[in-house]
Amino acid sequence: MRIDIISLFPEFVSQIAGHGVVGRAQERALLSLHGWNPRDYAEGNYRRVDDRPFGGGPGMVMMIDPLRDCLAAVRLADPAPAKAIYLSPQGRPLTQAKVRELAAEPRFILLCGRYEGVDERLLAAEVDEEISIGDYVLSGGELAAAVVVDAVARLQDGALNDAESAAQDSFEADGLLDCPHYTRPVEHELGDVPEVLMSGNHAQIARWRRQQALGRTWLRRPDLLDEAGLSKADRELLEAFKAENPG
Ligand code: 9D3
Repeated sequence: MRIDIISLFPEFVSQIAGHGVVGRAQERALLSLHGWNPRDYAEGNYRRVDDRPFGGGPGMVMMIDPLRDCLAAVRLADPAPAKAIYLSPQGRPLTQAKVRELAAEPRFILLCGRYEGVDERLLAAEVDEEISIGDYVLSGGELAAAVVVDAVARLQDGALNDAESAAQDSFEADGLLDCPHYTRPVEHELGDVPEVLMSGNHAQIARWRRQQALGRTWLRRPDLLDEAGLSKADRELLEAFKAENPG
């Protein structure tokens, strides 16, 4: 898949994307990232990309034409049609469902804003979708773009190693929080590893982990449980957890 990133700091995103799963996906040619700077499409000695907001007020607004010409160049660079996505606090919150949807596209474009944002006319004419990564204030869209790239890259076939893929299969599918994890030593000043994990009884271990995942989701993210579609066995495991751990 190809992702084009339009940003006044394109190297910011490629830096983050050089490491870990995203770097590996690029090495394996599962992913190609291309950075584009609207300043390269701006006119005049000053190569202005922003101007003062009509109506007054603080901050600056990104101008239409440098972004529009930059977008045209991005589209020309590859014939495959590409959705243009604007990263913005006004966007729909990113979810794993949206990540899966994007991961299935052959190509898309991420537009990162700076300052107060982008002239609304450019958004109306050129942008297909707006995405936010959550209800907190960032200084620009670049970190949000890096989040989208990371989440999408790890879903490309062959991007994860076997252990990572197995972990993905068991937990990502059902929308529950993860169970707790332990490693050596068995006994420690900070506490002992739960007995069941050393029992060698794989069915019992799987049951315990499922119950922990359900219980922690109930305690920390009850909103996720409503969407999870629990089986009768799940509901029984959760009731037993509640009986032992009153809220
Ligand atoms: C403090 C500036 N705010 C005025 C009330 C508005 C504002 C403008 C631009 C707030 C943040 C930003 C820059 N943010 C992003 O570009 C952004 C973002 C975010 O801030 N939070 C969550 N997701 C995203 S995606 C892009």
